[in-house]
Amino acid sequence: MATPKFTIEERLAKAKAILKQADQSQVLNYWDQLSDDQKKQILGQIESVDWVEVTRLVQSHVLNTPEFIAPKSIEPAPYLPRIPSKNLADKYKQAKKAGEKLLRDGKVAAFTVAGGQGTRLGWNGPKGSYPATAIRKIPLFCCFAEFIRKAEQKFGTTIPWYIMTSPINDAATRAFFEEHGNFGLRADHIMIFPQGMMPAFDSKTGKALLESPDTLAMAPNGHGGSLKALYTSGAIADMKQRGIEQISYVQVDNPLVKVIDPLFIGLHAKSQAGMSSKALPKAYAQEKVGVFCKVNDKVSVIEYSNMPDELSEMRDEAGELVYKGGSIAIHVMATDFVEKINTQEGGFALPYNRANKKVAYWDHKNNATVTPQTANAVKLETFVFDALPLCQESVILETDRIEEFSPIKNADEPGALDCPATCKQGQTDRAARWLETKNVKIPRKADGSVDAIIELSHLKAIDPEDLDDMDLPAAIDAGTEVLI
Ligand code: UD2
Repeated sequence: MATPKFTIEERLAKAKAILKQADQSQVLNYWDQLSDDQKKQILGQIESVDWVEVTRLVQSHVLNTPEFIAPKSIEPAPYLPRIPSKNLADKYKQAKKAGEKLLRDGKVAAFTVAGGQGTRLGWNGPKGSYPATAIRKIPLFCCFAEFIRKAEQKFGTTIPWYIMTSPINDAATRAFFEEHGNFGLRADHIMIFPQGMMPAFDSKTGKALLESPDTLAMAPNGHGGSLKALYTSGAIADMKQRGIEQISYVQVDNPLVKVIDPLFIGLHAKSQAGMSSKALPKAYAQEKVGVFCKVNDKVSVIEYSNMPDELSEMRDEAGELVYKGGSIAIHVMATDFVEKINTQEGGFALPYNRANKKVAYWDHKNNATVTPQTANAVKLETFVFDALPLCQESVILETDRIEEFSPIKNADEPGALDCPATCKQGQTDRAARWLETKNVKIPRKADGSVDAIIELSHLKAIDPEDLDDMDLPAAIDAGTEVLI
């Protein structure tokens, strides 16, 4: 970070030396043409990067593609079923009670990672500002805020909400919260903080790219960066001061996610787990999700692209996929675990992953920023699930698509998946499932799909049991839009 006690000349000398050692001196190619403010801008960026780490990563991940070495000892990681069998019923009951107690005692925080760039959706603004719900079109952030408000009311508690942004969308996210009165939550119960960034590198030369003469092309360092940012931002210290013991981690793109799930929190806490996960059974062998495995006896997620085909395709006698548990990035982590991995001897580092991307760069000849048509650069990211093998205990609980997974990742177009249209359907399907458990008659088409659009506000229900006290219609009319 910028250290104002040094003069620009002193900072320049230091930056030059570090960049020379990293073989990245081109970063300062335009120094003599920059204004004082521009000089400060690029020095600030240079000082935010660990160039020793960069030197190593350029060799291993940019100029070379790291080879995935399939582990010798690998087996599928078992997960707890979504609906408990008879012999698990009591365990689930006790766990839910324990989760509810943690909530009542104010020991649980909500955490949303919202630092991604959301390029696939093509939305001009933080992903959390996207109008997501089926009828009211409330933004994703509002959807989570309503969940938190309902949970606070239901458990008579306070649930502080931590939101990780990136330097690219931090100011816009803060402004969005302010503009919307923090969606009815108290400002002092919300903490917004940015994650770290990494330079993008020319894939042929390994040189850090400039987007303009005074600006390095930089990108968020992956959702794995959340584990570091939670600590360096002071969020963990803030949590400890508030007595928070468990952090409920969700991604910004999934309006169906249970921001707070007492059963999951309780199962995790009662097992004294460091970090736990929800798993979604894969719909088919080659589905593009990370897979829960046990590697050398530790729960791990292996990215689909690294899974050997024979394992992805392997089936048991009943014809079921053996490696079935897909990772959908829903976790609970103990505050102590996050603190421990940040303070342990030798420091905390997750492995980096390479992604080939199109990155706009400064074209010296034409004096302009150029957006390439094909991938020209390497971005480096860490993944949050790579922290799983660092914990002693880790619980995996099954969920299903209807209940909890309908993300908005892509723009609407014919045949698109994980887009606003499929999400609208997903919200309707879950509302219908919950209402049917309370004997509300749901109109269905011949193929079984719901013949209506239903939005069930989180302010009313975050679990089917919340519908018990409500005045529900006896039936939903076919072809209607219904907001409950
Ligand atoms: C991720 C998972 C995938 C599956 C899926 C579920 C990886 C590599 N893939 O895919 O296995 O679980 O999610 O939805 O994890 N984010 C940040 N900072 C970053 C990068 C991402 O905060 O630097 C956030 C982003 O705002 C979003 C979430 O992480 O909330 C997921 O990011 P993504 O859209 O890049 O993940 P995706 O869909 O490739």
